[in-house]
Amino acid sequence: MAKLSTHFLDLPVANPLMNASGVWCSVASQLEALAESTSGAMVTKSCTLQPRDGNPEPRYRVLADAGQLFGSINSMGLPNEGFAYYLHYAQRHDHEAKPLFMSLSGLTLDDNLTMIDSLKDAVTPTILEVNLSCPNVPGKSQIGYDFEAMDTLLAEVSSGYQRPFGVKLPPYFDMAHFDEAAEILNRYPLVAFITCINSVGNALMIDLDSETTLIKPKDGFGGLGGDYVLPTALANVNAFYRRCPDKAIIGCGGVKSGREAFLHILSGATLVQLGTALYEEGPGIFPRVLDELAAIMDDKGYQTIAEFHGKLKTIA
Ligand code: IRO
Repeated sequence: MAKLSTHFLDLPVANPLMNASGVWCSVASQLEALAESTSGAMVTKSCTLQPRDGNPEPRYRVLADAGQLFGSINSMGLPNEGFAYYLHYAQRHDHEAKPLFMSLSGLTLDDNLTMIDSLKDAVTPTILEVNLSCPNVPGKSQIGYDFEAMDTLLAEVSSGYQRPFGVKLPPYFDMAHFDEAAEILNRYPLVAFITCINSVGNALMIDLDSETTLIKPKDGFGGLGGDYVLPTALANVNAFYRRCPDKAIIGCGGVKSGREAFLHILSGATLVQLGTALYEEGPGIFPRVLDELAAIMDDKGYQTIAEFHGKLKTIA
């Protein structure tokens, strides 16, 4: 039987699966359910310095009808319980049993630096991820699409935190943007990992019968997830895996079975996140996807993840 255990930044993890930030991780009961699940790691909902209610509902919709692509659109607007709540959870989490990532998404650079200072002072083994790609706060553009702001933020976080951390990136769609983003990230050795991708921002889903948008905020515009984004996610994982050889990559986007998890790892992901599919299926999805991944590895004769991690072939 295939062995699913692996390592992330020298930490042993039981398997490569975890939740995508935002899914099943906003309140303690959900975090506890993730801790009890068979996921290899877990991450908290992106948080701000103060709690936020987020955008008006409906703000998340799934598309799951037979014959349709499986996917979701959301414009949650960063609803969260506030930094102190997630730090409190992190302080009582059993980090040896399962690595915990904390996702920060401050509304300003100063807010991010304040939260990062507190996290540093709290001396917990929590792994910091800075979200550079929330697409849904009205009036705020994504830092990941403003390379100058991204460079400034990485410089400030590196000098403030002085420990390894990661960033959650939006999807890029142009080779020049992969090159430029990677070049900036490679200036910062403390950026130890890159999570690709956040939802594909500002998509529009429409109900044919009612001729109405599926969600209410921002005139129906929201972040796209699920089957629609798998090829974009794989491209971003592989683009940064090739360009940032000293950093780990966490893959996110379009994973609903062992097949997509295998493709993310083949493209270079060390860990693989479940978003829309976890939202719909709940934490019971982890044992299913793990069994499917192990079955694919068995079929192919791979005994360990290292045997195919990043080994994507191209056509000569
Ligand atoms: O609307 C959200 O809360 C949200 C966030 I912070 C994000 O990073 N990605 C997303 O799709 N939604």
